[in-house]
Amino acid sequence: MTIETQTDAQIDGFHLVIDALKLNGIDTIFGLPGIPITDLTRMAQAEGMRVVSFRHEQHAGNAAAAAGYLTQKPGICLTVSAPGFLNGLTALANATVNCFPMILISGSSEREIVDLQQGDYEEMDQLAIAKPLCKAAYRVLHAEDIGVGIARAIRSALSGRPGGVYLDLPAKLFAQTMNAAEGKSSLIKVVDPAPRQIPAPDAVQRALALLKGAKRPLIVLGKGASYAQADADIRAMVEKTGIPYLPMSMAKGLLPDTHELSASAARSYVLAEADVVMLVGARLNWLLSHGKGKTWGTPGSAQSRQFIQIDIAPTEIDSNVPIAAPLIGDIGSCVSALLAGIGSGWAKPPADWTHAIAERKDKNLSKMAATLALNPSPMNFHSALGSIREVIKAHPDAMLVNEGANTLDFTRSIVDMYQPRKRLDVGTWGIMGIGMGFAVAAAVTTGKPVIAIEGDSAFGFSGMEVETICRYKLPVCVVVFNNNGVYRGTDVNTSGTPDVAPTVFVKGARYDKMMEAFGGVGVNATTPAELTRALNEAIASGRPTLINAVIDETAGTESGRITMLNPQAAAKKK
Ligand SMILES: Cc1ncc(C[n+]2csc(CCOP(=O)(O)OP(=O)(O)O)c2C)c(N)n1
Ligand SMILES: [Mg+2]
Repeated sequence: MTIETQTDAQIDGFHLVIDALKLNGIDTIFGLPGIPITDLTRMAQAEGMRVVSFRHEQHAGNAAAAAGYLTQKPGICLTVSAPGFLNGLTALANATVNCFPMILISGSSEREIVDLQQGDYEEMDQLAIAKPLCKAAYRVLHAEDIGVGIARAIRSALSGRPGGVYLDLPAKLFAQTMNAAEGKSSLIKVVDPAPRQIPAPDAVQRALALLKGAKRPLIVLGKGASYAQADADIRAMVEKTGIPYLPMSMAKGLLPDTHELSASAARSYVLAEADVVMLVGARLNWLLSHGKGKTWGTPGSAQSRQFIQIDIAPTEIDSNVPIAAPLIGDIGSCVSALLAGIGSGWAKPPADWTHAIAERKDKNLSKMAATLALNPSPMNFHSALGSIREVIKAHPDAMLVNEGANTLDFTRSIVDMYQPRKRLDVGTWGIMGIGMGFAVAAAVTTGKPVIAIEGDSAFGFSGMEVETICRYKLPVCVVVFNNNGVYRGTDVNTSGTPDVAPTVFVKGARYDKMMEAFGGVGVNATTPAELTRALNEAIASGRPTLINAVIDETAGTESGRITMLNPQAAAKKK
């Protein structure tokens, strides 16, 4: 090859996108092909990226979000224009609400036609629609800007509070060509995409002083704390101070749930009684009753309770109640600054506080043990989860995905987690539909066995992705808690029309057959022993498996633990 032909070599938009992603260490795309991105998926695969093709964009988007949470790299979801873009948008918004870094990349139609609303194929002003639903949204019109566009998307997704980013790539961009050498040098390898943010020394001292004076201190760990991957320091902070802690749902396992300082089994007691609460990557949203009201003790006690809040976003502070000691920075830097101040001579919290917690824990845990030991027929949530609890104990590195109402609430309280970032669930919104997307991401990014515990309604939102799980031969075992409906299978239609009630499904459905349809293993389990056997076989074989766990249709309660959020129930309370 002569020097002239080398310098004449051209590169197109497709390859610039792929090279820009690879340059930044992104090796996986979750997506669904079609105009104008079909060739992009083929070329990305040819260039050595893992391209995981889904059956619906929402699940590709959820997979990208979960991958972002687990790896601290933005997960990529790739979709076609208008309808595919819209299908991915729920996942993008959910990722943003949960502070998971992801980038939704959608192909789009011709700008000139879209802007004049002349009726293009899949015409839609996607950038404008995405903007209010994510942290940032960008569009790239010229091949030479692809490097900048992807760099900006990565920085926006990862820096500060992580979240979702939209990147609009019009069809015309992919076929644009430019000089290959210039193209290569237009790409940006992002340096330090999530810069550490060191907390101010006086803020650290303020937090330490408050903590030191506490009589009944409590630490609340949120999923921000597990995202931070500061596991050893967080554990050291809890253990050196001896302060009891509560893990929020996805922070379970950051310290093993069996840790003596875990106050999970005395949750209502510690929330009502604590005098100083340190929030670590946990927001005072509805999941913590906004930091006020009955959950937090009798009226008036709020004045005597003070909060320390570690968060990367200064605007999170005072969102619901006054925060006495805000500590702004990344969680790793904040916790290590606190640790330095804690030193080795820290006085443990007063014994009457820790004893009172231990007493309640013991009582609640033995109550639970008694319930778990029962073996009713049909199986109920407790007996089924008693079996799963033991399987997870024996396989603490397995990933657990969880959604549903009763299925979610009971699993969260019964199944102990032992390692950080092993639990993925419905998060801040309590959204249904994350199940199979999260399960695929968990399998693809960790290579560990995945157990997805799904309400039968919850499973329905993403059930078609069992084909995806079979196609990629992923070690995913789905357990459908089949109680014939949303919350329960017992509602009746009192109107006299032949339809069943809105919360009720086909009775005795066999979800296991869905997995068999695509070559996976299907098991119908009616006892805890059958469930245990099937789970162990699934983990040992690594084969895609779906266990239809038949649960007593009368066992659940309306909306699980959040019955009171239903308008009727809320109105009655007033
Ligand atoms: C996207 C979305 N749609 C609807 C809901 C309302 N919702 C909350 S839980 C739930 C399903 C509960 O039933 P199931 O998954 O079978 O769990 P169970 O309580 O029966 O164990 C629904 C539909 C939601 N949270 N998210
Ligand atoms: Mg159900």
